[in-house]
Amino acid sequence: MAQFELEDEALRSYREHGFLEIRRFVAGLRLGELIENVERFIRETVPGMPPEHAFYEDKSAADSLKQIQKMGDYDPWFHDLLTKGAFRKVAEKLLAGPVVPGNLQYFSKPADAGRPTPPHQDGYYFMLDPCEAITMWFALDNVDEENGCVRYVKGSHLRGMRPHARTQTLGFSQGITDYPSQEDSKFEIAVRADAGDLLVHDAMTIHRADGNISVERSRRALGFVYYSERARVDTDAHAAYQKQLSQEMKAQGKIGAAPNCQSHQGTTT
Ligand SMILES: O=C(O)CCC(=O)C(=O)O
Repeated sequence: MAQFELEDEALRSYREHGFLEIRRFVAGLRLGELIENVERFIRETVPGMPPEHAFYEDKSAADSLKQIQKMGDYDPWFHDLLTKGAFRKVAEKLLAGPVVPGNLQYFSKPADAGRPTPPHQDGYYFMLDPCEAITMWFALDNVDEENGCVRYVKGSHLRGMRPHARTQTLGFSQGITDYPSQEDSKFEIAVRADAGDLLVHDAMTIHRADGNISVERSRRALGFVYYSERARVDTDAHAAYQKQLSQEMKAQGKIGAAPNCQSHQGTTT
């Protein structure tokens, strides 16, 4: 992992824009090792996971896997990746103090099948007071407009929480209802990334992504969620919401039989 120090200029830019690009955060052999572990996890662990933690574009097609939740709960290698080392250090720096690791997710948009990610603010899902949290989006492939790079609305973290409502997108159940405003269109930027690059955004920053319209390019990423220790979760509201959502998804046949539903800290499902 990179021996990495955030410059003051990077911090200033993060505070002003609500996101930050850290190029080549992981490179060379370390990146190879990380990708191998993701592939091992998908091969060995995903088949035994409960349906609310592994989502598919098409439930009957294993190669249409689109999202994994809580990887750190299932595998010590990923638990360490989330809770120790460089990713956590970046979170501590940007949140200016101790953090609580929330979730380690896998996001995939399979070639020619991966669907768009609706515009949303992670803070709407997290239910925190104060809303002090960040998400890191770590590219496992080279990603651009064709295979669905992340798009951020610059400065939107400073303009408050927008209205959200239910979407039909598995894995991103809430989307902003009045998107795009004129300001959104003006300030939205598509951020390309190469494998190994790290994008970091504030929990209030509006972001979205198009689908993967390429014929054969994968679009895989890991998402790391950290809360500031100052933030308090409304656990009852969060648990009630997750329970309702899981029941709805089960009723609509989007996931298999849902076992006990719990509050999934740090998820944007
Ligand atoms: O991978 C994506 O399309 C979106 C990821 C996302 O919403 C996030 O990291 O918060």
